[in-house]
Amino acid sequence: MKLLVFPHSHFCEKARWALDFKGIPFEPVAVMPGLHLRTVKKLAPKSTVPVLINGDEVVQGADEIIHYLDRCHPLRLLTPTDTDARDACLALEHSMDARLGENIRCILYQTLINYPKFICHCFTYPMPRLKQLAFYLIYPVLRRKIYQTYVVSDAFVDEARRNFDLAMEELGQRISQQEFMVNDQFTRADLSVAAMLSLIVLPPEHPFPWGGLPDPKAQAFLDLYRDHPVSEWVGKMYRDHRRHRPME
Ligand SMILES: N[C@@H](CCC(=O)N[C@@H](CS)C(=O)NCC(=O)O)C(=O)O
Repeated sequence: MKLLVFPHSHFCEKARWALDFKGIPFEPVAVMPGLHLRTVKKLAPKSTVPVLINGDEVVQGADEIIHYLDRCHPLRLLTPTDTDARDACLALEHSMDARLGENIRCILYQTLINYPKFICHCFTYPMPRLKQLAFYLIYPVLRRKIYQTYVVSDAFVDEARRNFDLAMEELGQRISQQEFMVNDQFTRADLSVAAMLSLIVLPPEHPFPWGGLPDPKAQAFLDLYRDHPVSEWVGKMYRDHRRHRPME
């Protein structure tokens, strides 16, 4: 199997983790942002990664990839078989993909796009040097696109911060009473929430070599949540359930 990714993306980490969790060998293929529009749209309806390619089969979206893997590799199921638990998992996953995943992306990109070297590392690790150089050429256009798509405006970022904080509070209450998000075992709900939050916790088991954030404002956002019970829970999910696999 091949997995098309942006190496640093939390949605891609979600799909990678599901594959690793099941012990399925795969080749992560980093796609160049901008050029990915053509590569990905040739294969799937939207332009987003992750995209899983298994022979003739193409699956787009981390959530769909987990459904697909559970169907084809039912060992270590991530989706509960019980209907109520399944519905609860999918509802939480769907909600937190947006409330955590999309908001974090908006908040962090607001300032990190001012650091081309870091953004280049995020998108092009581990591509050859020539592709990394090409990245710098397209960066001014890419930077504008990232701002328009994900950051939008300062007011949008403020709203993202409020929504993110509310989601963290809700999750904090949930895990104060139980070990896992839904029922009493590790499911796709735990994997999804932990993968979305991996961008603020930066757990050592995460396969991407972050090397620290270059921007004080982005770092201050991470620091706000460093000792949050949900961040500690994310660290535990990574320690207990993420099989480490280097990305190269
Ligand atoms: N709901 C999708 C979201 C994936 C997503 O937003 N991917 C971003 C990277 S984090 C992307 O590919 N953006 C490029 C684009 O939209 O063309 C999933 O779960 O996979």
